[in-house]
Amino acid sequence: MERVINVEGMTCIHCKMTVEKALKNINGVSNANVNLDKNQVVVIYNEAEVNFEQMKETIINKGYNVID
Ligand SMILES: [Cu+2]
Repeated sequence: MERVINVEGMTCIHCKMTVEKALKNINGVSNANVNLDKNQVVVIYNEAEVNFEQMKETIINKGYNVID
């Protein structure tokens, strides 16, 4: 499944890598790609293994704000 998550606070390549790495480390997430211009991260995941709340929590724990 693919989902676009709107994230606030990602400003540079470091933010991009931090968020992508954190999401990819979750079991069930196969890919995560941040678009800094759009303030979005596109996540490819298996909904049987991981849900949106877990991904949201992971992003927030890294210091960013999840809009939806
Ligand atoms: Cu940054």
